[in-house]
Amino acid sequence: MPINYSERIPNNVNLADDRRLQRALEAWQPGFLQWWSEMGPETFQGSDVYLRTAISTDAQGWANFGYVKMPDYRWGIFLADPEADRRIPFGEHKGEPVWREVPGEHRGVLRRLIVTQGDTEPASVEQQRHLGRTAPSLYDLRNLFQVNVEEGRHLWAMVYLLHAYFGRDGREEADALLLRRSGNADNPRILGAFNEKTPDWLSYFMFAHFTDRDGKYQLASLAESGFDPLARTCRFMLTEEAHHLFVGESGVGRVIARTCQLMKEHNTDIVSEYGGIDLNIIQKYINFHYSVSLDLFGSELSTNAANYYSAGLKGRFKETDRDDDHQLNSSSYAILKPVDGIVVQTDQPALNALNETLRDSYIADCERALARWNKIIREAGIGVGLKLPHRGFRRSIGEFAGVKVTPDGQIATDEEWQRRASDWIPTHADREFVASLMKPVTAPGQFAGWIAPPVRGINHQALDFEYVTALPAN
Ligand code: BYC
Repeated sequence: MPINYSERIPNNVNLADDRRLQRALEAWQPGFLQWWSEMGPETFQGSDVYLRTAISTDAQGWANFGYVKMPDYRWGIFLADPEADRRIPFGEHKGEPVWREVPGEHRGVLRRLIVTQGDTEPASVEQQRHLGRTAPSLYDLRNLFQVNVEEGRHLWAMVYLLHAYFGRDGREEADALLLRRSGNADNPRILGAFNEKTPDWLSYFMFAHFTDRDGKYQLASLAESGFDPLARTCRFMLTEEAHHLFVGESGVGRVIARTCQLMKEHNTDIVSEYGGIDLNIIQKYINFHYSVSLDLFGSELSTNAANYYSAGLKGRFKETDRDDDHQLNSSSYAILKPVDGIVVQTDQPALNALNETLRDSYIADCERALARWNKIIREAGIGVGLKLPHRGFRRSIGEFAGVKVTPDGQIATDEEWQRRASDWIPTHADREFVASLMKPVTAPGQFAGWIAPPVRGINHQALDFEYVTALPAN
């Protein structure tokens, strides 16, 4: 469905036909722009950035590329086309026609899911706002800004649902989304990972790889929702999310490639002397970001998740492709738990184990991506690869919260943990070292010494294309 760009808020939902909603969203818009100017990317608001903008929501050619100043980006409301005769794919209402309006009895939980999803979007922009100053190239700078404007659009996506379907409390929640701040002690963002700092570009690539990937799995589960407007908006968001994951995975991959190149060139594991990032520091960053992101799936056993599922609000990853009864009243699921100093497997009702089911899909995806990173290392002729730590490592939510689990899944004493923690998670010195490498590179086609150039440019452009122009003077 084409997007109407002639309106103040671009959309493909016939906003002009609903004057009340249109006015409400137009009243929210200045607050968003104000938030963007205060909390969006620092210093580069006047630069021309080679961005893609959605022009239609079908798979072919939805993106249009051109120079845009970020505050002029056309944030708007884009839902994937409705599917004819779509039925609720799971839960107690399985097989009934999908809801076009909010089912009254599920109003509160549905609003909460939408608010939680919406809250992550501006949070990530806030976390990344300082990174422009130290970008390793114009190519990376542009990718950061593309991700940032799209996270802004994902906020619009959730705000549209709140305004269109939840009346006054929806509007209040939409306002509150602009007031919480990542890392703020008094008014923090809702989920843990979104209050962490993203202080350097290695952290950023890890975040885009591991934390955005949680986004992929959560959005895919919400894309199965029986509440059709939510399903449709998440389906379109997923098409944008793919680029964010590309930025993360290829970014980490390029750091690894450069490290391997320096290892071979200088015949050493310690490439920090030559301006690279040692594999063992990369491993510690993986351990940190992966464990923070695992927490985002919630507790292994969750009645909240069971209720979302039974109510038909939030499904599993690829729910419709699964070959079971889509109600899960009598099936079980394997859950790991720490019991008496060891990690044991237990069988639990599948309905209560849905957060873990989603986490398992995510872990399998992370394993596949890790294998691609290890291929880079192997092809460089280097023997030692990277690993994902055990799922119980450094968890704050769920069965393993507060339990000291080592990366290889042993339960450690406090004393052992204290002694070994600096081998497992980035130390202050590791972070300082990575920070010391973060010098901006702004000449077209040039890349910082700690990261390899990408294989190709954006939208068939050359690597030395000026992806961001009119840079602020230093
Ligand atoms: N931090 O029953 P439980 C993205 C709370 S990322 C803090 O296990 P539930 C993006 C929980 O709220 C995707 N609190 O939780 C990525 C609950 O509180 P109440 C974001 C947490 O409800 C990068 C209590 O603990 N989308 O899009 O089954 C850049 C009991 O827990 C955390 C979504 O998350 C935590 N990590 O599951 C930009 C989808 N975990 O109710 C964007 C919507 C749990 O007792 N959200 N708690 O007060 C959900 O589906 C669920 O809220 C969760 C939690 C999966 C997050």
